Amino acid sequence: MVRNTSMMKLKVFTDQWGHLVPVEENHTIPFDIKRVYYIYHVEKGVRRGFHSHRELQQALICVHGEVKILTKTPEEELTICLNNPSEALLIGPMVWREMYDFSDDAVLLVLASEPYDESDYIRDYSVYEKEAKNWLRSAQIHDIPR
Ligand code: T46
Repeated sequence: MVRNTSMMKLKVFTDQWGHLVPVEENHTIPFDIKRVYYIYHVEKGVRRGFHSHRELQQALICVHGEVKILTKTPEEELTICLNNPSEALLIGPMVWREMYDFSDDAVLLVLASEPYDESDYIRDYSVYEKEAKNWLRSAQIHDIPR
């Protein structure tokens, strides 16, 4: 995994009536959940994201269908295919992400540690690269828990 990212297995309660996955802040997910949003009906060929966050932590869960997530720092990159509603991809600060190859039926649920704040986004890759190199050199203490 790329620095400041990790995959989490979520506990599934299964019985004859189906499956249930509970998600609780500071328990299942290692931060306060201050915002929830979801992305769906993304057309073929569309690529979203193209940014990093300075502070935000997020958990991405593909609750239906499939989507690829490119995670990238100046040092490494990894593409993860999310297609299991009982798995969460945690992405901490200073990780570049792009989301693509959404299946027609994909629903990507995102749990976020902060309210929406455009000033937390770095949308220019060259600005990101410069800030991230400095940040990665000095900021182990900000790594998300594993
Ligand atoms: C991320 C990836 C995984 C809001 O007004 N409030 C919100 O909470 C969000 C997330 C977005 N918006 C507005 C801002 C834009 O006008 O919705 C529009 C689309 O947002 P954006 O282009 O940033 O969407 P993505 O799919 O590129 O990125 C989103 C999140 O913004 C981002 O934090 O990590 O999903």
